[in-house]
Amino acid sequence: MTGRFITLEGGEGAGKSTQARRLAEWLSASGLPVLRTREPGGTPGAEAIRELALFRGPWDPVAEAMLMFAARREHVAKMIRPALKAGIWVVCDRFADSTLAYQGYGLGLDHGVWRRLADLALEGLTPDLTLVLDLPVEAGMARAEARGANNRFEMLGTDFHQRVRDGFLAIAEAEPERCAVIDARAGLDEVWSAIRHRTARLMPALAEAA
Ligand code: Z5A
Repeated sequence: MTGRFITLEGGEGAGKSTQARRLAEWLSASGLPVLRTREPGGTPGAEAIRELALFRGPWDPVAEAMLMFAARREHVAKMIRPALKAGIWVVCDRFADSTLAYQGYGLGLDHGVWRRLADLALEGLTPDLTLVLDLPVEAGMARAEARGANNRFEMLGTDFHQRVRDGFLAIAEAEPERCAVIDARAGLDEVWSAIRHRTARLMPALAEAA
C-alpha cells in the first residue's frame, strides 16, 4: 500500500512547523511509518536551492518560481515519491500551493505559468490532504517577529502578505476535497485538535485515536 501525502500551508507564523512536528509524532505513535520534511528543501540539492531562493535575490518572479519548482522536482523525485511508494506517510511543511500563493498571488506570476511548471515538475503528484493554517497577517507577522527575523519574504509588507493569505484561501475554496482551512488564531492545542480530527478522516484506524 502506498503512503499518504499531507502538506501544511499558510502564511508566516501560522504554526505550520510546530503542527507538522506534532502531526508526524502522532502518526508515528499510531504505528505508521512517517517522513517529515519541508520546502523549499528536504534533500541536499533542494536545500542548496533554498539558500539561493530565500537569501539571495530579489528574483524575477518566473525565475523565483522556477527555483522553487527545481527544488521541488529534486525533493519529489529523490525523497517524496520513493517514500510514498514504500508505504511511508509524508508530512511536508509547504509544497506547490506556496508557489501559487507567494509567487502567483503575492508577486503576480501568471497562474498559467505556475500550472505549466507544476505539470512538468510534479507529473500529477497531488497531496492527499492540505491543511491551510489561516491567520490574520498582523498576527502572523507578530509571531514571526517574536521568533526573530529570517528570510527576505518576512521583510515584505502587509499588502504582500495579505495577497498571499487571500491566495491560500482561494486555493482552498477551489479544492475543498483536498484542502481544509484551519483557524490558526486559536491556541496551539486547539489548532492541533482541529488538525488531528481532519487528518483522521484519511484512515479509519486514526479516527479511533483522534
Ligand atoms: N516560499 C515561497 O515563496 N514559495 C514556495 O514555493 C515555498 C516557499 C515552498 C519559507 O520560509 C519561505 O519561502 C516562506 C515562503 C517562501 N516565507 N515566508 N514568510 P520558512 O519555511 O523558513 O518560513 P515559514 O514557512 O514562513 O515558517 P514560519 O515563519 O516559521 O512559520 P510557521 O512554520 O507557520 O510557524 P511556527 O514556526 O510553527 O511558529 C512561529 C511562532 O509562533 C513560534 O514561536 C510558535 O511557537 C508560535 N506559534 C505557533 N502556533 C501558535 C499558536 N497557535 N498560538 C500562539 N503562538 C503560536
